[in-house]
Amino acid sequence: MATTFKNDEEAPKEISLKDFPADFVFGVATSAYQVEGASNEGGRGDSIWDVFTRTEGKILDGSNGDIAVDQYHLYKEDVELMSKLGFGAYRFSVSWSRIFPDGLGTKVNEEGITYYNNLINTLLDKGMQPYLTLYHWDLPNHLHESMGGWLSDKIVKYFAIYAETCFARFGDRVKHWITLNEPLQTSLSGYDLGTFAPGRSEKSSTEPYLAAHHQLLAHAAAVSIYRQKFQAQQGGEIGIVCDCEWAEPFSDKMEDKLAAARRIDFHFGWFLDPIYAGDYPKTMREKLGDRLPKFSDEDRELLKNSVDFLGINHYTTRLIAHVATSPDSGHFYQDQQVERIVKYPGGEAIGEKAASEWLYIVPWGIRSLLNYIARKYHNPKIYITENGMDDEEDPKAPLHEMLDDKKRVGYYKGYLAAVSQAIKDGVDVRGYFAWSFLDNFEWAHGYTKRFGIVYVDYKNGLSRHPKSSALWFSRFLKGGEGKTSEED
Ligand code: PNW
Repeated sequence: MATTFKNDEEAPKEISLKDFPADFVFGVATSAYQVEGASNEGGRGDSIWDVFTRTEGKILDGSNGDIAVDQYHLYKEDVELMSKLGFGAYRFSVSWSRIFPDGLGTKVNEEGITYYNNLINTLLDKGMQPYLTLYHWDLPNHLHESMGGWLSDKIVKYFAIYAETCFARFGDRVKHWITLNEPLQTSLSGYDLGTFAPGRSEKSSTEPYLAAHHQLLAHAAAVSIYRQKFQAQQGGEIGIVCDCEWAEPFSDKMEDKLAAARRIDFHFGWFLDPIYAGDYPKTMREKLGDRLPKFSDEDRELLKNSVDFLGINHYTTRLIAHVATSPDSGHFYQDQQVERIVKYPGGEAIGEKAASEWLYIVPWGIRSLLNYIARKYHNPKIYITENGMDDEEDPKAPLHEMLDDKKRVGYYKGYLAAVSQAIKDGVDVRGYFAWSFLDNFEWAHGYTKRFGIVYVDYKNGLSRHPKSSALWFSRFLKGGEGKTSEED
């Protein structure tokens, strides 16, 4: 297998359903805090994001997820629309504090169970499969306040109780489970940069590694419960979702090639090496020494092969060069001794930029990443659980302009073509979820960035309007070529 597809001449110019296996799953994705709203309804407790958004200066437009796009009340219409567009699956997350308001797992909040039962049943009625994420960043605030959240090893027990409750109450109908969404972002943005809840940056040299360690153990505990008590009779599968940018060496110099490999170890190997090889990557041990926690033999046993599939969130690619900073400078990026670059040595940009600072459009990167994963981790079963791009919110732009998202149509065509190439390369990709179904609360950026294939009109009752990209998907999924004259 080739290692990189930088100058990819093979990618098809047009993509159609025929480029994918017959049973390939196409879906859309969201997460609870970003879309549900109803933050004070249905017996829900506060999560760390409710508290974080109330902290002055943390969210770009001063907004929060109190109402978000109100999927809590509009779920029927939303499911109807996704199914009408032709999607076969919906990846959503459960808000832990709707099930256990203080997170302690002593008393189930039945109103929360009812909401997710309704959502799941509506999906199944429409012939769509639920892909349920247990944790997409909204930790019950009480668990943070009373014991330090992910910094405490006690969290493993509480996550296990919560997970078991979800398996018991939803597992007769939910056959695809995701334990954690992007443990990297929880650790890095929550405990080093402080840009995500709980907003810590006091002990950047150790806390991210501790938070990651406890996330891994919580994941393993949940999987073990599912496998021992539920999987045989329910017949579902369980995995984890990790995010990874592709890291392309900036030059042919050995030090840049090693830097790019190290970067992927720090971002991806951090979570996947313990699962597939029983320990953190050697490159991390070398740079971090005792700052990286150790696994006991029992932890290793539980972690080993604790996934039936791997979920991958992928958006973008960077060129990576070596930098000679001090190895113990104590921040995640400095620890890695890498520089992320967006221009080739000749000055040419790696790709067009989307609205978010970090998001450059580089379709070939997903093919390189998928081939890397297949090679490194024995060709696991993969779902692309998120892929997409954002537009800048422009309150003055007329609706028809916001709906005409040509750039996003190009993004999806390019990335889907690269995914289909990866499948032809032999990578075992089984499904693909567009992020996101709807414009929604984009974390620290509030509502200033729009990732949806469906536009949400924040000024007019949160009404939903499919963008050109949603209509493109609809034609694509119905077997039309996905191509129309207006788009080209
Ligand atoms: C993902 N980065 O997060 C999340 O799973 C979604 O909830 C989020 O809305 C989506 O991507 C778009 O941002 C990421 O800075 C956030 O590299 C930031 C980064 C990557 C992923």
